[in-house]
Amino acid sequence: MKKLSTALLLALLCSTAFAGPGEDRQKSFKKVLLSFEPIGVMLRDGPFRKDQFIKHADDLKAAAAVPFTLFKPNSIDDVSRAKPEIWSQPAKFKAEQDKFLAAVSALQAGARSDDLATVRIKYAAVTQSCKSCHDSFRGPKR
Ligand code: ASC
Repeated sequence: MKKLSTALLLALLCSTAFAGPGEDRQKSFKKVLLSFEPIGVMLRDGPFRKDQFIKHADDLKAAAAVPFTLFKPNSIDDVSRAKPEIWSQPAKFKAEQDKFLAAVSALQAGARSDDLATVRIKYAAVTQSCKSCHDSFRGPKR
């Protein structure tokens, strides 16, 4: 009985420590949203709090590149919405990634100095790059 529960505990620990690639990527993209969503809420509903905006933009910049390190070949599993085109059109996928990271950098770079109209334009560029990549490379909900 003790052996069995030890084995069960070990299995449980392994299954949480080594989630599948799809789940790892989804968690990583959710971390990006933890800073991106409050920026959107602030710009849509106000008030614009510059100190908070700077913090979120810095956090966004720190998180934004991480998910793209997790698209290993043959890593579509039963939770993943990644399309095979990610790997069959690598240059196009890389271009989407570069566009997103450049837009995030521009938003963060201007966080301390841009006026609100410029911030809105730069935020819209990030949103647009999310959509553009999803249109080509993210499959339907499953
Ligand atoms: C978000 C979010 C996305 C993008 C996308 C932009 O806030 O969760 O996936 O923006 O909706 O079109």
